[in-house]
Amino acid sequence: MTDAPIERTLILVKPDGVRRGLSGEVLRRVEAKGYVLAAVKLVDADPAVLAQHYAEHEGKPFYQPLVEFMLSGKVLAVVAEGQGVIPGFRSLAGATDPTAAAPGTIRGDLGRDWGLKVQQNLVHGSDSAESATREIGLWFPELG
Ligand code: RTP
Ligand code: MG
Repeated sequence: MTDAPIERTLILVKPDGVRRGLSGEVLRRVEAKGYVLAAVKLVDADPAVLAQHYAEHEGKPFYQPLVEFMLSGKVLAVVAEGQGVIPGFRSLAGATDPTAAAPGTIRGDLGRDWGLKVQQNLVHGSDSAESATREIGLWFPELG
């Protein structure tokens, strides 16, 4: 019997999370759930990487403010692995809008409406296996 391939996801702690000192709390929750950290690095996002990362949102009203927000400070980029980690981390993160996100989730416990935009929702998590492969390649080309 062959083992299933290890499932990996891309997590980003966005500039609001890094600024507020919540990087460790996000990593703690990921590890406490039983996922394994495969790669972690603190970066200034590359505009070309961001353009590809958020290509699906190009042309939407929140696209440009989102890109500017992602360039406003350091981002912690993380590859986490484990069975079911892609939907599992989305579940840990909670709903996109921190005001709507359930208590117990990262966005529900730690995020709020800062009078700005939904964009300040602390974390990103890949939404499918295809997105995870694509996004890990974008943020961690050295792993390829
Ligand atoms: P993410 O990609 O960051 O994990 O979040 P998501 O799947 O829950 O949300 P998505 O629809 O992919 O949107 C990407 C990011 O864009 C910002 N956003 N702002 N109406 C708005 O102002 C708005 N909608 C989305 C958020 O930062 C969201 O995480
Ligand atoms: Mg998304």
